[in-house]
Amino acid sequence: MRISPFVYDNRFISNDTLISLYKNMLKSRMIEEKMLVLLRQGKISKWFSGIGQEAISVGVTTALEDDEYILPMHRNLGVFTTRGIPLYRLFCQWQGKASGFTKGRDRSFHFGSNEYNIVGMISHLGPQLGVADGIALANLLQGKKKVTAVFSGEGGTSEGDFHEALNVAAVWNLPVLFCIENNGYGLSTPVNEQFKCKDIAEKGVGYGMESHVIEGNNVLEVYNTVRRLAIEIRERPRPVLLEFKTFRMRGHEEASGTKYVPDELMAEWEEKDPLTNYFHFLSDEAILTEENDETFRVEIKAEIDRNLQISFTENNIDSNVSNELNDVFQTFDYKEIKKSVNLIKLRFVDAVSLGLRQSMERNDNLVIMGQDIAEYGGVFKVTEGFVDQFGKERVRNTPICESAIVSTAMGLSINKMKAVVEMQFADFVSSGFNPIVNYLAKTHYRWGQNADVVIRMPCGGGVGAGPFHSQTNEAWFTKTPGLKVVYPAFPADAKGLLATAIEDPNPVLFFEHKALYRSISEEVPQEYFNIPFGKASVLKNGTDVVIITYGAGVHWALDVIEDNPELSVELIDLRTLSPLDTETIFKSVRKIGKVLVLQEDTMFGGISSDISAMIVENCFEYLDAPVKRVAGLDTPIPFAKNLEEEFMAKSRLEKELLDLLDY
Ligand SMILES: Cc1ncc(C[n+]2csc(CCOP(=O)(O)OP(=O)(O)O)c2C)c(N)n1
Repeated sequence: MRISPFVYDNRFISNDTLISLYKNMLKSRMIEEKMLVLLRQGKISKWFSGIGQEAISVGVTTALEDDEYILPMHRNLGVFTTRGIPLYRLFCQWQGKASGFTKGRDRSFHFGSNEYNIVGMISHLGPQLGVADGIALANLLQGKKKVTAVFSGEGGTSEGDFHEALNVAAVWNLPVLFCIENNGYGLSTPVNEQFKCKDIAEKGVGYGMESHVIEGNNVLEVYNTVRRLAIEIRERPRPVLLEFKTFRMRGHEEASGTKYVPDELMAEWEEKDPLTNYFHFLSDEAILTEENDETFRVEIKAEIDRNLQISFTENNIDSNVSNELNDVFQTFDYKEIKKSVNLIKLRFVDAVSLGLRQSMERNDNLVIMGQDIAEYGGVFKVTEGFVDQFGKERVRNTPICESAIVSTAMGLSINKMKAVVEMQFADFVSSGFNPIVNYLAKTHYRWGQNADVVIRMPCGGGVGAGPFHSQTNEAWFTKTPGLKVVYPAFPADAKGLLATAIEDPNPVLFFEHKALYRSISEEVPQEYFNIPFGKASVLKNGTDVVIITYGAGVHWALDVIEDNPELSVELIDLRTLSPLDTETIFKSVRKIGKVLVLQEDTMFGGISSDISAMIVENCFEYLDAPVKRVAGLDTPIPFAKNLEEEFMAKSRLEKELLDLLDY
């Protein structure tokens, strides 16, 4: 009798389940083997092999309930097949065809499907760990006793996202199983060049998290452990870190080979193949015969061939530019809620606060998250008193984990909730940049999943706060398709636009200028109302020149206009930068012929450059002078008052305006 490297404990598992674990591993293996053939024939693009790691995907998926979310990686085919996704859909996905999951817009396993409660990775690996936190948080808040399982390779655990996601899950007791497949190599990097500790499971200790090392090639150890933990976690929510020891038997992807892997290591793990060892165990136990096995293989082969045929017969994807553009955002059916007649004088900061409070009252599924926003009320006191009214479940203090919190917001959205994230200062969004521009922005286009997330961005200079508390970084986001960018200049606009931002199911970056928070007040409609995106407001009509601006720039322009009453200046406050109200811009330019585009942001690559280019392309024959951009100096923002004044576009505005009028 063959000696197995594994101890298989089947005491509490039915024969049906034992067989189904086998069949699912076999199916995964056979599909992969077929894919390697197709790859060589040029019929599919890249392939990341999970051969030798099937026990983990299959064991975890079998141990969970069908409506529990799993967030797999590039080597987890077994998750998709065990969940019962029809194979032709997977094959179409890999060929970029319409019956796949991304309309040909993303490749391999980079897709999600709420129908199957699977959320695939983005290439950046780490962000999905935080997304799992959000899905799990939504389950908790909705009173659902569900586990969420998320995968990462051991290489991915070096990313900051891993640490942030574990920390958030631990602090919030989120029911997440962090499943780390330690397969020896991250691309070509061996584990000793990836991390210093012996087991990745040790990292759980630092987060106050239970963790286990599991023999990942022993499907029953995987299944038994995950099943036991899942039962516990559903009743007593908490995260658990599981390190599955396994090995990557093929190259990182097929083209890259395995030359750097010592032969002895390959041979050692060949002996531990999860499928053959399990087969021998089942036959030794007389649960499976060679004949059964042969029958399964014939059935699976027929299923693969049948489904491949369907996918090959399907035509290549049919598309056009408007289809592509229309899928960047989820359709938002804006319904106007008119301004009430009751007015109340509010500072900018109070208008934001009241707007946010009213949105919390209207949307039970809205959660706000940010540093120090709970009892402390946020550094600008926007959320003061919110905990008393809405409770700590919905008004959540976060650790300093911008990236994981943005990802968590994404996960909340996948699980049917809404999120507002307060960046303590807009400058710190750089620490959460990746999930915003790569996850939130691209998910609807990729697989039709919206990101119902608003990121509040207290921004801007003029407050003597230096390079890291003064930036106005809207151009980082207006550049990125899939994000809406709002930048109000007045309290009433801030209140109405924030309401719309929260109603809108798409990701919105909502800029709030800190210098306006307590310096600008006006009469604001007291009750809930909204303002449509993409509608600039023409604050002044004039005939000599049009100033196009937003945010603090609007107030600088108003000051200059007041100081020069002899000038006839038209003033446009853009209010939203994406979508941009080009109609209003072009109308004024065509009427007046001289344009100054003013932004607080540094000049190069700012939105004023794009507005200028659009004007030149669309209104050239109406122009009486070159389009003038006035912007911040192309330097970081300095701290000392006189230096900062010199940096700010405000200091140059009047002169540039008068020069333009003289042209
Ligand atoms: C942020 C980021 N950096 C680098 C890469 C390139 N890359 C893709 S997969 C990979 C190795 C991942 O190793 P691991 O997490 O151990 O997973 P495995 O491929 O071994 O299953 C690398 C370096 C990436 N996709 N994303």
